Amino acid sequence: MIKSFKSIAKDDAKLIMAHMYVAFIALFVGATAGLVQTLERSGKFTLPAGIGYYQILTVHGVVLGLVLTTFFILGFMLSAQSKTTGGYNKTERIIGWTGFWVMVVGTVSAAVMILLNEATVLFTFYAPLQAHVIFYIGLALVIVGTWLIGFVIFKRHARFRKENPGVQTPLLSYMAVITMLMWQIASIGVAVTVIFQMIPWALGIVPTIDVLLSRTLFWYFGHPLVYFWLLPAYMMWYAIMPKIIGGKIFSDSLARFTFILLLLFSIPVGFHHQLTEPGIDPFWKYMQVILTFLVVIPSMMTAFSMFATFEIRGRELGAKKVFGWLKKMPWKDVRFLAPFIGMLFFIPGGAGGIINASNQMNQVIHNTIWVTGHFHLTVATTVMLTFFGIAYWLIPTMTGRKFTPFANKLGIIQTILWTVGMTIMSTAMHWQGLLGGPRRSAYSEYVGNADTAAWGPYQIAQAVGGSILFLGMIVMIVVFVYLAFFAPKGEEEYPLAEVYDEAEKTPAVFENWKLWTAVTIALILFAYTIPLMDIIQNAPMGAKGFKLW
Ligand code: HAS
Repeated sequence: MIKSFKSIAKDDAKLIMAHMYVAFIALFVGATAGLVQTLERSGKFTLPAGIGYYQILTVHGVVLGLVLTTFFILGFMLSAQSKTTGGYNKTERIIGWTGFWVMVVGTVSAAVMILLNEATVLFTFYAPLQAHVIFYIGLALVIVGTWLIGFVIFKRHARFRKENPGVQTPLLSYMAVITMLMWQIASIGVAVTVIFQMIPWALGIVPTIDVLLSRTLFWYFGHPLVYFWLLPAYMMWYAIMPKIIGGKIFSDSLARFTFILLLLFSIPVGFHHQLTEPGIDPFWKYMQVILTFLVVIPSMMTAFSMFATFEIRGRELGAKKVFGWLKKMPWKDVRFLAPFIGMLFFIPGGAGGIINASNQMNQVIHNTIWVTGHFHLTVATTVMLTFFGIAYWLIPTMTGRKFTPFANKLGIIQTILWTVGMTIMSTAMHWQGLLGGPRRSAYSEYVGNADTAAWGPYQIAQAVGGSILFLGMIVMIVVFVYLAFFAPKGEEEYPLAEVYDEAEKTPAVFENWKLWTAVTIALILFAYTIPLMDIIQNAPMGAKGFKLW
């Protein structure tokens, strides 16, 4: 049973809102860069003032994929934990603020370097592209900041257990701990490549860099990164969505078990981003493909759980036929509509992921714009629409305002714009990808090439979709500013669902953190030890006979 406290302490709300301000500024900057880049690729627009396509692409990817997501997720998780455990103490808040400011300093340093065109290295920033050393230091600071906030989340969860012996921990706090545990373990990989490879290389202390090692360490982190985006959306689906539709949580145990499986299987799968790369033994690629198919299972469990939640509620309201429950859902409530459409998009998004992971089919789509289509369905729709759905009630709860029918109406318009824009843009991306259209290429690069004519219509469709999305972003910013500063004062509900009374008791083993951390590390060691040893031992000699590692 989720324990809920009436409202969130003002001091906690300030910390949470600080994260939200950064997140929504990032939405504005990143989505504007997105529009500019689809226009460039349409061939109808030339970037002014010597600004490069890849520079804008880096702004778009870093600001949306890394900054917006990280700040929103941490803010949301802090709110969920504060709400369900009774709030943070002074020490926890001080560590939280320190983490926040360390992340801000890191973000600003990295952003300045990108704007100066000193860090045009895309959101994946691995070698051989090289950035200014300040960009890497900025990224390292962002990671350290997230570790501090992760520590606050662990500490608060442990304090709850200590202060409430024998009481089951709140589901949302439990989920936040798993999300951060996965994040801390995964981000060690990117921290190692940034600190030990990229910073010395960018400073000129070492003349060359082992590209394969850097990419491997990056993707060890890169796949769990996408689950770091997804898990907070799952938190909303499992523990908040049932309340919004007037129902209850289908199963607390199933929700916790799903998160444990995501912790275990989301890290040892990075090779599925490197299936076409030489230098990694096919056996280990094969092993990681198998592990990738295992990480699909908790998402299937989530789909099952969501269907059960909707159907049970629909039947309670009198629904009869197989899909009769659909009619009983609160379609006019954007707090439901936005995340629900997010779920719908995850059906093709997830199917695309399974295609990507299937070794042979990966050869067809790798490095094509199909992949860009895939992640606009997953992170930019499933996750983002869920985050927008959260923002509609989270912002007024934190600022002491009401979520009004006016804001709801704007929210519905924004959801429709996002759905239409993304459908057009991502369909065009998937299609062009199947025709071999490369990802990440500026129109100016292949103008005059025969392919330009073949791909032209798809790129124009992407620009049309991108423009609709831009409008959707503007509406979202308007709603955010309204809810943060102008909506009428009042108390808005933080929707927390309860578990069905007849649900089985949650097994105590789910709180055995030593066990789950040990199994996670064992799986990582299994999947990575031998291939990493291979990569390091067989590293080529770099310039001037310098051994790359
Ligand atoms: Fe992915 C590339 C495989 C999920 C994001 N992915 C990317 C990249 C990003 C990304 C950003 O194996 C590009 C990275 C780059 O820059 O190079 N992905 C997968 C697999 C999954 C998957 C197997 N990806 C995600 C999620 C992301 C994300 C989630 C962001 C949030 N992905 C890959 C692979 C590549 C890749 C390869 C590399 C490609 C290459 O070669 O470069 C799985 O986790 C998917 C499992 C999901 C499901 C769907 C379950 C459905 C649910 C909805 C239920 C709906 C309801 C509503 C209840 C099985 C839960 C029903 C209502 C009705 C009315 C019907």
